[in-house]
Amino acid sequence: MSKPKYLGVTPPVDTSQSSEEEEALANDLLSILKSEGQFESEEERKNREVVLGKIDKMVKEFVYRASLKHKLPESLASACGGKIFTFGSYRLGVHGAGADIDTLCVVPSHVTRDDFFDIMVGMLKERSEVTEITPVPKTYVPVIKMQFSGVDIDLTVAVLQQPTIPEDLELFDNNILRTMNSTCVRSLNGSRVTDEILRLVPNIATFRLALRCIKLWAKRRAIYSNPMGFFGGVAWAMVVARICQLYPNKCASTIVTRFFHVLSRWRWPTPVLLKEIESGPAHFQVWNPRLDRGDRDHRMPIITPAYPSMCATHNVSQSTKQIIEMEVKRGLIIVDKVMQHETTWRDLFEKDEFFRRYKFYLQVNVSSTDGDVQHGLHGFLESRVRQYVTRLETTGQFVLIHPYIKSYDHDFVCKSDEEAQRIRAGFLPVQQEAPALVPDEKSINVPTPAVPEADQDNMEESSDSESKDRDGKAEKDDSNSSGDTGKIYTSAFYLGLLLTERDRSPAGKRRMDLSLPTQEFIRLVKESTVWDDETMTISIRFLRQEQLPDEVFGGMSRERLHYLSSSK
Ligand code: 3AT
Ligand code: MN
Ligand code: MN
Repeated sequence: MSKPKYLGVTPPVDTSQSSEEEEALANDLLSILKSEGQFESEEERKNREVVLGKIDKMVKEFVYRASLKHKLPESLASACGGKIFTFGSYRLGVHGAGADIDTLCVVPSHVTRDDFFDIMVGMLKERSEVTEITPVPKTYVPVIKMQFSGVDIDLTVAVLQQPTIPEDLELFDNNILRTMNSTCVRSLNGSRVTDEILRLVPNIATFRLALRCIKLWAKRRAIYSNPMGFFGGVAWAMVVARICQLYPNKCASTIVTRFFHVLSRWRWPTPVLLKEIESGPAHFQVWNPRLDRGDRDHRMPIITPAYPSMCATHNVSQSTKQIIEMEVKRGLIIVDKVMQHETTWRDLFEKDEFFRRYKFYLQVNVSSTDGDVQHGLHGFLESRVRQYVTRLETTGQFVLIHPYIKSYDHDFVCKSDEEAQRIRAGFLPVQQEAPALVPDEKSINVPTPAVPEADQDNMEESSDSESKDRDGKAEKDDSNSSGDTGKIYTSAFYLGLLLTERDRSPAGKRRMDLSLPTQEFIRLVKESTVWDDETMTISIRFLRQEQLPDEVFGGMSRERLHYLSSSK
């Protein structure tokens, strides 16, 4: 049987070329992306190449040293090789200025992951170009994070089951996964997936320009974050790649337009696939909703093309799905106008209105007394917030729980215990001019989660002082009230809330009870091995829009845009 002449799981929708007009719009898109600072400078590009060259050399030297350590004779050790591969946005060719380079080192079977975190880290530390080196050996994909000549590098490692790593080694053969341990398979996966995506798009230059546009759109609209339950870089890349397959000869402007058309009509949970899911030589589990209950729960499945295929969007929740769909609808209206020359691409990239959109917000604050610890705590919380979202969703009290992809981070030097406690509870210091956040006495040190009560009606009556008194209560963990002075590092995450119209009491007031999901979430966070009750605090506050700190408006007016309303 001859192979089909197209890329993808179905024939293309349209194989015609773009019109001249569409080509012109693709050029506009390119200029706008440039003016938005989406491309690195020539100097930066060269610097990255120099850095990668140096890392590649170091990896070969590392393999050599590790081989000698494992008692290989010098002649064999010097022939063991070693090679680097890049993946992520740099490999796809869609990285912005200042993006990291995700780099994978591939080493022969006698070299171990421990060698990597011992010998390689040691070698890197000796280099004057290397700063801020942080080995993270015990995680899903172990990584060395560092700055190399000012370039952000994520360095991972995979041990291949072969005695040498030749310079022309490729990673697409599924057989290299045979007998490999799962950590190495995961480490290889990033690189195998990016390479496969590039192999599966009909025109790489078009794909790149369209993807740059979609990435910028998704970031500006705050729907770019895998941990928070939106799509991450790989997922957006796969959707754009699929559109490229369906319109193989169109230019980037048409791909972007089709992207919004196709996505807005996509019948989820039909998966987005770039090719048929392969079964492989090893025993690794691949995405299969027929066999796996968890896979069946994926709301917007986008499946990675390299064996073992996985769902890149398993974090999407009921709420984040709705938000993505809402943004796709907005994008659709704009791209159609762009095509009609009624507006420009810039409209697509307008910043989100998250903080002007909802009447009520939850503010999740985590703090610690050590900057390095806070960095890890921040990442940990970022990966957990969606579990709070899911718990809140199950209460049935909300139409939508909207997690914001970005947190607001600070460090403070506290002069008193009292100040430290306020900051830990999420109140910015008074000198930061956050009058709406200056709490009343009662709102501090509430030992159990406060139960906010809110009035869904009378949205315009938000200055009502009576309701203000009840709002903005803080749930405070006060287990360590002494020794609070000194430096405190804080991160605040936000959830926008859209309440259901149900369960209204006769007086028209409704009671919102968030204590159960909140308690459960806090317990979950505190049960983690990451958590240290001595040095960390978590507090959750319920805020009305007008109680949000100035910083979230970032110079924009505080003026309300519009509230999303469940009644429309
Ligand atoms: P940037 O341009 O760097 O923002 P990117 O797509 O390169 O976008 P990352 O550098 O965060 O994004 O990630 C690159 C790849 O590394 C994507 C994914 O295959 C892998 N990866 C990232 N984070 C994780 C993680 N926590 N666990 C497993 N794999 C990850
Ligand atoms: Mn990256
Ligand atoms: Mn990275």
